[in-house]
Amino acid sequence: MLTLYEHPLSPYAQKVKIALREKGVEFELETPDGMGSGHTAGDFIRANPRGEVPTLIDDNFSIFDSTIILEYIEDKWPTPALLPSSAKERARARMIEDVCDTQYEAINWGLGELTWFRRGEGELSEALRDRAADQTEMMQAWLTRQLGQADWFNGDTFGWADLSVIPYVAGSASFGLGPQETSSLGKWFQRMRSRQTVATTLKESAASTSAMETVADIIKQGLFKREYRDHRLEWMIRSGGMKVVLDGMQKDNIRFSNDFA
Ligand SMILES: N[C@@H](CCC(=O)N[C@@H](CS)C(=O)NCC(=O)O)C(=O)O
Repeated sequence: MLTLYEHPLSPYAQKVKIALREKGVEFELETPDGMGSGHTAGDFIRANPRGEVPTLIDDNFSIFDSTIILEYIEDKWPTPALLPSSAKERARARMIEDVCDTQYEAINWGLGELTWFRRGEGELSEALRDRAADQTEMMQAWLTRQLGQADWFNGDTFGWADLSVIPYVAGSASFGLGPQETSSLGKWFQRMRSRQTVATTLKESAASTSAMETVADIIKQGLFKREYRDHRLEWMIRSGGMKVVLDGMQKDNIRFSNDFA
């Protein structure tokens, strides 16, 4: 049996769900107790000492990190192939994935911190939002250049690169920063949304957004410790949110990555 620990809003988990659905592989979904609070425990933390989703369990074998999970899925269920066949196209798909998982993800994560967790209210929040909007525009312009005249980021057909971009473009759209409908990226977005595996995954994400309306209060009660690490922490600092980081440390409602116990 295949179990995927996930959260519907996690873009990394969305990549994995789309891949499994494209391959027609059956899996069970589980959201770890205390997800995002910094207090996950039990089987989940034993499977992934980072305490992050997605984590895939295949018959007692656990795999973490969405890219490594995608590689495992492609190795174990090679058909239909999600990576293109030529070495250059494969490298290009992986570069697009890496940019989206790091630089693009950080922008949406930052918008989530401002919108859902109400960090840096007032002028600081406005300045960070403006910065995020500019960065989104630049990122989408870069993606548009990668797409060129093609229908798919992966080449002739849908694949790895497309499922790696969609969580982030959909994330931007949820903050009112989606691509223009008539642009090539906007048309790709529409093609992607009409694909069953993508539509199902985005529907699950949209259904869990309403739960985010209460999280700011939970933060205030000190029950949630958000993970600030890698590109996310860097985004907050370089975009002008050092105060948010310091406030979070002082109020003890942010955390950095786990020690490996
Ligand atoms: N590099 C990892 C990143 C995974 C990750 O950051 N997941 C987030 C959710 S989007 C998480 O589980 N964070 C733990 C937390 O919020 O406590 C991957 O590609 O899977």
